[in-house]
Amino acid sequence: MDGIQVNTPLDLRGMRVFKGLVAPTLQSEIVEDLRDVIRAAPLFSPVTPSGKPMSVRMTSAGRFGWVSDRGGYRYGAVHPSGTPWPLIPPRILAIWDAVSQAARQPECCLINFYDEHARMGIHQDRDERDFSQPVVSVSLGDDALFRVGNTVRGGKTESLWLQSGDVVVMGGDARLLYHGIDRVKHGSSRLLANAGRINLTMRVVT
Ligand code: MD3
Ligand code: FE
Repeated sequence: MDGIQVNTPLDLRGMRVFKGLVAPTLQSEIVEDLRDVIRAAPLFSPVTPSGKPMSVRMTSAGRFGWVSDRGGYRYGAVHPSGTPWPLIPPRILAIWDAVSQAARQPECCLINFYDEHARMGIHQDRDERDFSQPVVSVSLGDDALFRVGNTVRGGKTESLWLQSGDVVVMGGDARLLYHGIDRVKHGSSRLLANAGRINLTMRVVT
């Protein structure tokens, strides 16, 4: 596929890290696709079930989107405004097809937006039904310090800077690793006019 370069990945605790998989031109095209998604399903600021605001803003594309509010964390068929989520743009699906080795197609593309102060605490992704299906992450914009731990809380962690165009595949035993984003290096990329970072995660939900 044009703009997708599948090189030998780095192995980080079973996660496969494809540095620079998405070429700059394709990154810009995907940002344009995301403008349409965000027009239909605006970014919102989730709160945790305990009512704490999350620093990341988010929205989704696909049959399901991930929402968090006083009612809990869950996948739902509609944006908080009540409208269905937009389709996952084909250029994003092409990345899943290039690296996931999965038989199924993603049912959710979660879109996280990080400004210079946003972070994501260490957590597991376990709201999906089928952990045999991988999660594929695409980083766009500013560099971010990603941290990965173990399949149980605590223990040693390892960190890695994720840059625009990097793709990470969490499959097999890596699917339930604890992970988070410690910080974003503001203005380190020119991809987004007003800086910041976008992370896409594609998931099979059902
Ligand atoms: C490892 N996002 O949306 S992507 C998330 O950069 C999330 O926005 C981070 O964690 C971000 O849930 C990290 C890399 C990632 C995503 C999902 C994983 C790593 C993962 C699921 C299992 C193991
Ligand atoms: Fe996660």
